[in-house]
Amino acid sequence: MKIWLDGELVDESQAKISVFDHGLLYGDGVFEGLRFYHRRVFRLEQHIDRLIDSAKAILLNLPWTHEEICRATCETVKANGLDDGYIRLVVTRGRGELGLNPYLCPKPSMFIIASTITLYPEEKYREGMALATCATRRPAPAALMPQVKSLNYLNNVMAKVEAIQAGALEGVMLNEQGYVAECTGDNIFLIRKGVLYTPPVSDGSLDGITRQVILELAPQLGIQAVEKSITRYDIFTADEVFLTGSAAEVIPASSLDRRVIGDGRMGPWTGKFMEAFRELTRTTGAPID
Ligand code: PXG
Repeated sequence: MKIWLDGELVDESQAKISVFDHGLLYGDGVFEGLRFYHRRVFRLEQHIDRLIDSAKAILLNLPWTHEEICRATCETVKANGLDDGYIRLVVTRGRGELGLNPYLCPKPSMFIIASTITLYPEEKYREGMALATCATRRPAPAALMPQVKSLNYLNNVMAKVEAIQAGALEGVMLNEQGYVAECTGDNIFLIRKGVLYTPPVSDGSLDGITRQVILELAPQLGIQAVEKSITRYDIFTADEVFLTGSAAEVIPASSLDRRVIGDGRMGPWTGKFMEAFRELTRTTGAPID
C-alpha cells in the first residue's frame, strides 16, 4: 500500500510519524474521511473545505493549498489502483517538544491513506440497525467545537463502546441539555408524518457532508426537511429513522434501546434516500485522473 506522507508517496512500511508528534501526544490535529466510487472522489471539494476549516479553527496553518490537497488525495487513490474505497486524510500539529504548546511545533504533517472500509454488515442496510442511547454526552461547544473533526475522538470511542456493550451497532449521543446531537460516527434523521427532521448542527453534531447531501435531496424527492432539536421521544415515535455518514452512507435504524422504531423495517422514505444517494455516488464525483 502506498501512503502519501508530507508530499511523497511512500510504501506503508516507510510511512512513519515521530513519537514527539503532537497529533499522537495530545490528539492535536484534524482529519477527514471520504469515499471514492468508480474512480471518482465523492464530494472531494466539500471534504477538503471542511479539513481546511477544521485546521483553521485550531490555528493549524496548512502549508498546502486546497488544490494541492485535492491533487494529493487523487494521486493516493491512483497509486493504490483501487476503483472504490475509503480515504483518510490526517493532519497533525507535527513534531515538537513535550508540553502542550503548539507554537513549539514548527511543521505540521499530513498523511493520506486510500483503503477500504466496511462499517456495518450488509444485511443491516436491508433490515435496519439497532441503536442504543449512550451515557457519554457530546461535549459542549465551549469545551470542544463539534464542527472541528479533530483527532480527539475519545468521546465518540467511549460512546461507541457503550453502544456495543448494550448490544447495538451504533449509539445515539445526547448533548448536555439532553437533546439528540448525532451518533458516534454518523448523523441522524427521522421521518414523521411525511416530514424529514434532523437536529441542527448547533445541537452538537459534526456538520456531516452526507447530511448535507440528504438535505439537498429532500426537495428533489418531494419531502419537507426541518432542522429542529429532537429528543429520544421523537425517535421512539418516528415512522422511520436513518443514519448518514461517509463510511456508513445511508443506513436504516430499526430500534433504539430495544424499542422498535416504526414497524421495525426499512421505511419507504429511507429507501428513496438510499437509492437517490447511491445514484449520486454512481454518477458524480471528482475523477482521480
Ligand atoms: N458525526 C461524526 C461524529 C462523524 O465522525 C459524521 C457525523 C458523518 O459525517 P460525514 O461528513 O462523513 O457525512 C462523522 C463522520 C470511521 C469514519 O472511520 C467515520 C466518519 C466518516 C468516515 C469514516 O469510523 N464519521
